[in-house]
Amino acid sequence: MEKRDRVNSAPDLLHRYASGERIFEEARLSGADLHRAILHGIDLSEGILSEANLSRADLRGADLSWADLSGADLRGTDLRGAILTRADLSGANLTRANLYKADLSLATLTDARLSETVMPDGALKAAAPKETLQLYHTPLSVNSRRVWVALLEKDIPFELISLSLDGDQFEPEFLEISPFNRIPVLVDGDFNIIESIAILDYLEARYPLPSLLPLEPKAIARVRMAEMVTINELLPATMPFLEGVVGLDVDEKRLQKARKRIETVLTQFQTWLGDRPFLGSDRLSLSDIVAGTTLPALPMLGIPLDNYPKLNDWMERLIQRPSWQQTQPDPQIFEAAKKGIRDRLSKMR
Ligand SMILES: N[C@@H](CCC(=O)N[C@@H](CS)C(=O)NCC(=O)O)C(=O)O
Repeated sequence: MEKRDRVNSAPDLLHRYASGERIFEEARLSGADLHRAILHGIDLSEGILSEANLSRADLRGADLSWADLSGADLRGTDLRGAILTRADLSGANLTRANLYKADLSLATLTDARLSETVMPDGALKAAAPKETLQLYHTPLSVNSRRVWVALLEKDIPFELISLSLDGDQFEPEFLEISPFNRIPVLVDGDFNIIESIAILDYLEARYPLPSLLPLEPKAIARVRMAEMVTINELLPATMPFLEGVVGLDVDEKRLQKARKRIETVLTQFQTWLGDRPFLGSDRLSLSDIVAGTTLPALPMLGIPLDNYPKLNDWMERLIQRPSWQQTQPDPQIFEAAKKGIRDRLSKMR
């Protein structure tokens, strides 16, 4: 086959591969997203694929000789029979990759992660010990629950550390990891992450499977829009209702304005949902987790979802999932916390 222009993007590679092209020597694919790509028998020799996401890709029999795969994500990648002669795999993550009958002669494997990896001779590398993540939360915190659900959906081992927001958040040791005295906080070894959306992004990058972020541009936008609308529009509008439920006086005009804002959000969500089973894409994504852990509170705050039947069905499906069931706040805990919430909210007025 005639050699064409050097490939320099994942979409171009996938398109040309689908048209039958197989020889892509010296490809420039540093950082490319080729997660789950089917590329068996491809020639990527001398290619630059450093930091590329090739997790779960099918690279059986691929020629990757002299390729730069340093720092590449090769988790679960099928590399059976691949030629990796003189390839640079330093710092690559080969956890659960299959290298059976691959040719690794003179390949560089410095700092490569080989955990549960099938080696060329069929031997299985032992699993690396997992570091345990710690999630600081309270069971009633909607901001924490979205992180909790994501950890469960991704089946990531973690330790749950419960705080009482009646003062634990101002303890000096907690302020060291959370300077704005807020939960959630995720601690991963010596790295502390605050802000739930940043934590969700971190988890997605660090534990890409199962993926909670679609790849298609419009789906990515829908996911992010639903996340931001939940946090910036919906949650603030629920505050006057929460104030009322915990026994504070709320001005009727404020309630009306907030109700209108909530209705606009719900209408928008129902439009985004359309006939899809999930909010952002065809699979569960971060938008379902962020919006779907906030919406169940609305009926409890006196805002029924009856006028939004599709949204209601979507929420009912989500709350059946084990991750939602396991993180469901106990109404008794809410009753017991009402006074503390009332005190905190009245100070914020
Ligand atoms: N934008 C933050 C909000 C976090 C937040 O407001 N957390 C509340 C609990 S839901 C909190 O920690 N409040 C304690 C306080 O402010 O003292 C996020 O998304 O993580």
